[in-house]
Amino acid sequence: MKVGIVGFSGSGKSTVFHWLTGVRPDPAKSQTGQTGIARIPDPRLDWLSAHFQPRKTTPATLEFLDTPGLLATERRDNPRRLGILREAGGLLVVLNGFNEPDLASQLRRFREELMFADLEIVSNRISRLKDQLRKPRPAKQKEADEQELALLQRIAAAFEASPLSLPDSGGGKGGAAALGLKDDEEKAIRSFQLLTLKPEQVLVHLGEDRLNQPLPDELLALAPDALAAPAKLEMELHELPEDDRQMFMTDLGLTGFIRDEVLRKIFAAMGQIVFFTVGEDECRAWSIPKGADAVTGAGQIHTDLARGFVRAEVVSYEDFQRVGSMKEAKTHGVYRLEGKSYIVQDGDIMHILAST
Ligand SMILES: Nc1nc2c(ncn2[C@@H]2O[C@H](COP(=O)(O)OP(=O)(O)O)[C@@H](O)[C@H]2O)c(=O)[nH]1
Ligand SMILES: [Mg+2]
Repeated sequence: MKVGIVGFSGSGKSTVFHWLTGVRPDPAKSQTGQTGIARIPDPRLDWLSAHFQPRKTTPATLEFLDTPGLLATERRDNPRRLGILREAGGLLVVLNGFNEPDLASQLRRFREELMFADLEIVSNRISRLKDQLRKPRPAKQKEADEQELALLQRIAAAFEASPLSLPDSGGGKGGAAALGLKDDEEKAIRSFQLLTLKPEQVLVHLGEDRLNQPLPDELLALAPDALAAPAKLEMELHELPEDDRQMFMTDLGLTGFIRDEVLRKIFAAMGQIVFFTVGEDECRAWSIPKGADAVTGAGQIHTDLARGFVRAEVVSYEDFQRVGSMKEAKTHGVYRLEGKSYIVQDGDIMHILAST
């Protein structure tokens, strides 16, 4: 899954990108966007790997896209600047917590830009539909257009009412997300790739002076699950020799690095879970959307496995860890055979049986 790193220019996005992926930001790509892969650390995969001693261990990943960011002053260019994010599956919103005091207002301004960009897309489509409806066309097509028009007008009205100020607009997220669209409605507008409908994680990039301070309530009212991390400081500490590092961390009141935990939280916020495949060849964590079925999981491994899917052998990680082997799992009754429509659970160890 691709996660777009967004926020205003200078909020520390490229620093966060470097911190999460280990990929050094390339100035030549700063205007077009740069991608890098982050491996999602998982203690469960570590345990499985120690257990099976496979030749290869492969964690789940997220692909991050560092973007140029928005301009606080020349706002007219922002919808174009946001265009690069349309294909992203989710957004990591980076707020400047090192030299801007008002985090809540930063987030509010950022969300306004997102809504503005979405509104532009929705409004354009509304005009086009209205034009189309004036022309003589088959009744069936007219009906479909009218339905789409009504839905888009509802969305446009929601944007214009600026639901950011309403207390019950999905944690303040606002935009199209605040409407609580039904599944078929969401499907109908999926091709517009509205930014306000994408899963979002807010990350405050902390400066040294804000360490160990709680996030302000006003920000948490807008983004209850906001995370805070001293991304730049962590990278700098990481480069120090062990002894110095310990001393500095103690001085700063830091107990450890939080990058791994932040990655796991972003992963979950993007609506992803993992299932494992295990063996002497490879132990691997696979990423799939929460709520996906076993065939979708099989398809992640190989399209042939989805096509020829017969059954999935499933043991939960916790059960496996407790009993210690597939054989024991069978005798303890925690081994299951599941069909195509089985909803994969986070931490399932799966073996797909397929006919080829
Ligand atoms: N003081 C301070 N400066 C930072 C911190 N993180 C980033 N910066 C600086 O802020 C500027 C913008 O950072 P950058 O990551 O390029 O932001 P971007 O424009 O959002 O990609 C750079 O000069 C960074 O060195 C921080 O934690 N503390
Ligand atoms: Mg940058």
